[in-house]
Amino acid sequence: MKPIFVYPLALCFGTAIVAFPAQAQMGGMDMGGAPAATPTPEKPMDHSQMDHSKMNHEGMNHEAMGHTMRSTTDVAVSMSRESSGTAWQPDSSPMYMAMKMRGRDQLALHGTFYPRYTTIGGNRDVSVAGQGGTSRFDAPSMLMGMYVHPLDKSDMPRSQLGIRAMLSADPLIERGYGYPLLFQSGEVYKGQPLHDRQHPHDLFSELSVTYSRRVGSKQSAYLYLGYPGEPALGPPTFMHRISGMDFADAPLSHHWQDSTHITFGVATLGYNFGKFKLEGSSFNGREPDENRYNFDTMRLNSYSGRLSWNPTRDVALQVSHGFLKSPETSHPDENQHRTTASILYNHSLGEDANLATAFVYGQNAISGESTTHAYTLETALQKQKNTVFLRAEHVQKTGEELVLNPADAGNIYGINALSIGYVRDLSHGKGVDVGLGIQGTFADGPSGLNSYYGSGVYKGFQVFFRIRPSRMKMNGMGMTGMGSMDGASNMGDMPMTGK
Ligand SMILES: [Cu+2]
Repeated sequence: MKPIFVYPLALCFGTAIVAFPAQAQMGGMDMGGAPAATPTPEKPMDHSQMDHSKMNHEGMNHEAMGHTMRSTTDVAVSMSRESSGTAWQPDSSPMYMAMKMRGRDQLALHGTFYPRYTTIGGNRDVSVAGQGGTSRFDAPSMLMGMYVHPLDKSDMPRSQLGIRAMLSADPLIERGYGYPLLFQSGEVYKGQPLHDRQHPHDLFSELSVTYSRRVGSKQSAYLYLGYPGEPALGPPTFMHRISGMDFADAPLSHHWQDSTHITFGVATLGYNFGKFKLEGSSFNGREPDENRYNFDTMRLNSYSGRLSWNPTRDVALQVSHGFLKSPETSHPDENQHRTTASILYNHSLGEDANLATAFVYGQNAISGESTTHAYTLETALQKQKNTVFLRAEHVQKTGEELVLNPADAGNIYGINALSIGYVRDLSHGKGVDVGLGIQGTFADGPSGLNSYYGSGVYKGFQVFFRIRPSRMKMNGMGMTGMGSMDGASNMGDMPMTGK
């Protein structure tokens, strides 16, 4: 084993070894049943008579009531905390998904599809290998299936297998040269680095399996294997965090914060202390190649570690650091250190209203070359059929990343971008939400970029549909209108889509 991935594995094993004896004292005696610490109600409760919106859920143990949908990647965590990879979002986050129980197995489907017209500002020729202009009809997309299979018959399973598959139609719709996005950088097409374009995501963006096991009533350990998958590095990926879900576009900070969400070869060991979680990953540092249909060669040559903390139902925090071995094909001799920190805040504003905000920081350090920083602030305010959303970014990119002339390659440019949009659902809460939206984007950079992009503030806009499964009425532990969902026993084969 190379020392590079011994370190995170040792860290996680160490944590598990320290924590397991504690569980031997707590719950080790009753391996057959539910731990004594979690009382089961004598009678099933009738949730249809309860007004959950007025209840204090902080003190309630919904696990014991048997109806918490579990995260694919962790048997001890509610589905509402699940986002991308093994990253955590706030427990109060709404879930846009269709869900079905098959016996004791849980199947969920989540996805987004944005047919749209988009146009970007600036005077620069943003084509690559002769392909792609500044305006385009297209449709970024993502579809995710999540399957959970408990490995024992208890109402509160001790262990489970979770399988997740994420697909994107980007290779077909966006093509290899991707969509126009002013000041975007990263990855290649026909061997040439993309600039002012977002690369397409891979057809197979994630195929992962996770084994997770409870330790006592609140803690757990898990092993996540993905090919491709997402290592423990960065916040939940933009398209999986509620504050970013109204944007068809990737953030300009993508390759500073969450771009490792498609990694061909990931092994993550994690230990969840309840509100804290510590993870270590060994993974392939190389970003996906330009063939978006294939499975890239697996290498476990890079590593990362992440500490997550959900102090309240509304907050999810993380810090993470990773070493990426030779991430870029165009610079195979360069390695990168990435450091990220994020604050996600989600607050329910009633039965069908929500505020989601994220602040994300990312840093890329290429030894002997450059250290650059990226800041993203996103917020989305949803009330019934209406959502207003905003993303503000400040990102430092090198002339090389922006594919400027060799004389400017070593310069660092601070770029600002602000996107504001509004979506109105034409169909809402009926299983699939279809929203019609409009978004304006304003971007600028230092005057050194004027000779490439022209002067002034660059303005872009888009008109788009936002298509996704409706919000589930059961919002994690803060559920509303639960109807007959009052126990694991009668959940068999019950569709729980939208309203
Ligand atoms: Cu991406």
